[in-house]
Amino acid sequence: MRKVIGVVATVTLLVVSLGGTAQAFNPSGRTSAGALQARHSAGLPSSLSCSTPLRLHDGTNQTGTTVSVYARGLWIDLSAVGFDNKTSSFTVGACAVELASGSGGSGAHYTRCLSAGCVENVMDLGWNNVVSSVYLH
Ligand SMILES: [Ca+2]
Repeated sequence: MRKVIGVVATVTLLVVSLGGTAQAFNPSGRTSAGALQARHSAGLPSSLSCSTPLRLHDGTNQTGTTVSVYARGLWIDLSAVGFDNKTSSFTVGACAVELASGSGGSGAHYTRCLSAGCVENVMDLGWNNVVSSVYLH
């Protein structure tokens, strides 16, 4: 029996830096590659934004609600996008990642599938719905 939750929400988290660091949260849907490209051409340094995101999924095997994280160089608290303790699978984008059980990189750190391009369809033992913050290198 499959639970239908209507339209699968895709939440995109982008971080734009203008001197300091401000987080822009876009709940309205997927940010297109074109929009991201526009940000790049608008001068967002690639050092702050990964070319392809870390995609976190609520369901196993890359299913369910998805959060895409592009921001590099800082810990992103998933509670900010309503995704605390929800990750059940993920795909690493072009930037290596760290995943932590607590906010701000605190707590235990995930130990496998952290390099660019890795696809984790089922979380390691004890890690289902545990990740609370992520970091893109
Ligand atoms: Ca989940």
